[in-house]
Amino acid sequence: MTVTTTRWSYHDTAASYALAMLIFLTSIGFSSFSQADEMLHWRTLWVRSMPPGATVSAAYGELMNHGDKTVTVASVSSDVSDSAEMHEVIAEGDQRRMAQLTSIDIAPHQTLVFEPGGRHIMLLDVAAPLAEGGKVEVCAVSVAGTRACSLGQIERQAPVTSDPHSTHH
Ligand SMILES: [Cu+2]
Repeated sequence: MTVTTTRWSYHDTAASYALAMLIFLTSIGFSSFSQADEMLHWRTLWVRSMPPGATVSAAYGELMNHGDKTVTVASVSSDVSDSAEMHEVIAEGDQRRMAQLTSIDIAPHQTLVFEPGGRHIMLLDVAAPLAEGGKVEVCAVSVAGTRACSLGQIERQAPVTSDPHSTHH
């Protein structure tokens, strides 16, 4: 049995969660629970720095489903505020507005992209402005309870990568 979490962001919170999940799975006899089958990980992650006085920021990145089943992402969280939401940007005429997404499906072996101008993770009620150079932990949690967490660098602009987002649809 494997309890899935991102290997390179494995830390105390994830470890205690994994232990709790192991105890839970043991208690229900490993039956009818798909959490152990889900393989989610963050391929990239970064968080927008904030100007003084701001209370909201956004996280962007690529969340991969390495498994053979569709994974439904049901919530997101971060370690810099108590409130995080998945948003998409909707064009209405020449206006653009944000709408909250309550869940997002990721098909097997597909990547969910959060990027500036499009779907993003909104961090609300951030107490202290995020300064460039720091890091923020962001977690995505599936309906089945899989938790994928990673540390995102705080950047002013999208970091340049060798695999541009323009290849994604
Ligand atoms: Cu938003």
